Amino acid sequence: MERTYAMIKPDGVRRGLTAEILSRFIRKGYRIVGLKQMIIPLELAQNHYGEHKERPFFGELVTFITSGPVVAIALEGNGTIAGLRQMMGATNPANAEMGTFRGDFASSIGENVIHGSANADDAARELGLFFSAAELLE
Ligand code: FUP
Repeated sequence: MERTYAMIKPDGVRRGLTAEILSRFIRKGYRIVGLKQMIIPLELAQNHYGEHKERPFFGELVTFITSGPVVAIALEGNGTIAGLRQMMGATNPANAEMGTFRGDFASSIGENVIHGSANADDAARELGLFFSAAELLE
């Protein structure tokens, strides 16, 4: 069993994709062990995207991710870290396969519908940033 962090970004929420995305996780057989809709405070957004601090798109990234509600999701299941990344598709939707969230629902690299932890270290770090222990199911 493995846990990972997924997040429906503000464009996904605005476009009404929340139920579709949650439904795909559930149909895939993943267990949702944490779930909340929230507007990300600026400091949390900067912390979450800390690895991109020096990149030219950092400011836009933080502005976008705090521009409206996101849905924070803790997923549990077999191989959820790699499985979530597969379900998301490539970062640039132009390269994302059909059948993935980004392939099906996104057309811009800046607004690409969903975030998912890239590896086990990021999963632990991001779950800790977005959820307290009390907010996660056993
Ligand atoms: P991913 O893990 O697929 O979400 O991709 P990254 O961690 O590399 O990038 C995080 C976010 O930064 C992307 F979702 C969108 C944004 N980004 C850009 O806007 N431009 C880029 O060239 C790369 C990433």
